[in-house]
Amino acid sequence: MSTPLKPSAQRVQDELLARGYANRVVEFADSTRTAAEAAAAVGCTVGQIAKSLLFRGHTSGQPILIIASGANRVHENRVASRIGEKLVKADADFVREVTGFAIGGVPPLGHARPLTTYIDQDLLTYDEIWAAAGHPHAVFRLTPAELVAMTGGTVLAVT
Ligand code: 5CA
Repeated sequence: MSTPLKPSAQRVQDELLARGYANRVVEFADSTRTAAEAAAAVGCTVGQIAKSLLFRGHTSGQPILIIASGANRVHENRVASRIGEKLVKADADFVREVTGFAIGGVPPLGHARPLTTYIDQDLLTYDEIWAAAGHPHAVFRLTPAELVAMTGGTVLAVT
């Protein structure tokens, strides 16, 4: 039998199941807190890690989730002009408040409230990718098409 998931990772597994997705949350003994650590634990390239970056819209004040390839540094000014609003980086408290999860484990779905979401187009070049699953040692494998479906996100260039 496999060990039970940490409660915050189990919440992501429950959300996946409730929404009809068969993806399985996996917990590693090693940290998956950063994209590099997650790639090392999983045995994939860092580009295949879907990292969740939270911002606040400068005028709207609304949370904006950008899910980027671990290989990319998000160019905030270019993204801002593409989405029509300046971006302010979220702090740890804002991340916890709007997602319900701590930095290093923020999953693409199952948030405390619905989040406007954008997806890095480079993630769509991979057959499979990995995303955080609620805890800094938990991830799950998914396809880029599943990521788009789960989040209802808009695909765009982030670099
Ligand atoms: N579990 C891994 C791989 S899926 C993960 O969650 N990586 S991540 O990149 O999506 O999450 C870490 C991100 O949180 C960093 O890229 C960074 O943008 C952000 N972050 C880290 N520290 C802080 C901080 N103190 N305040 C706000 N954001 C932070």
